[in-house]
Amino acid sequence: MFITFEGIEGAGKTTQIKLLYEFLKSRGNNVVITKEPGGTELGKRIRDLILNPNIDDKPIGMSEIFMYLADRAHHVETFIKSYLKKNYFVISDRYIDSTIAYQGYGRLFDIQILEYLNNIATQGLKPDITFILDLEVENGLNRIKNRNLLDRIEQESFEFHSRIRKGFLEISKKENRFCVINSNDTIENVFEKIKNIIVDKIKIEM
Ligand code: Z5A
Repeated sequence: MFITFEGIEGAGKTTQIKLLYEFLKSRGNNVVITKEPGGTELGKRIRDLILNPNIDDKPIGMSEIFMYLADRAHHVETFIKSYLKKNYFVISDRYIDSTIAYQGYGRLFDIQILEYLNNIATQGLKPDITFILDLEVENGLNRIKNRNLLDRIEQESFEFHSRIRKGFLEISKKENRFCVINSNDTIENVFEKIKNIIVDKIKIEM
């Protein structure tokens, strides 16, 4: 089972992924957590190249796309597929839908071309379930404002982040795998909703 979490900055993905990991583990499942960009050793280097705000020669939009795709191609082939073959639950913090939301809705690259490139990078591998954690942009940015060093994308404008939120909500209507969760709630309440959907979808013994 391949589960992905998506959403704007500060949506609570990392927090909820840890809770889901503990929940699935406590029921005796094999589970692994990963993320994009940076789920592999090579990916960690790519992540630094994309997000480090202190690099003088910052990637242009097109370079950024191909770096996310390179990270993803390597991640799918060397990590995700091998754990899925071993019957693990693979939980990824971001995947294909981030490219559509950030590079498509955010940076205004052609969405059909991005979908095509995503398909090549992943060899068509789609998640079984994708949680989109949704909340107002103000609230998300407020949650992360005390971080010492905001990365290059976190430093983007309010309008940029608003387009991304809208993008995720539009994407969510396109396929049945999406579950939009209102994450403007307590950590416990958000997790309760996620847990109920997982239990229902995959019929875990409670
Ligand atoms: N990106 C892209 O452009 N294209 C792509 O194809 C891909 C990615 C794959 C990755 O950065 C960046 O790359 C990302 C998109 C872009 N943009 N940026 N920046 P990342 O993975 O480092 O950043 P992130 O995914 O946005 O992580 P985040 O900012 O840490 O958000 P989060 O994981 O969703 O939230 P969190 O760490 O769980 O929580 C944030 C804070 O809120 C923390 O203090 C929590 O304790 C708190 N929190 C969490 N839940 C709650 C609730 N319910 N109430 C109150 N407070 C809460």
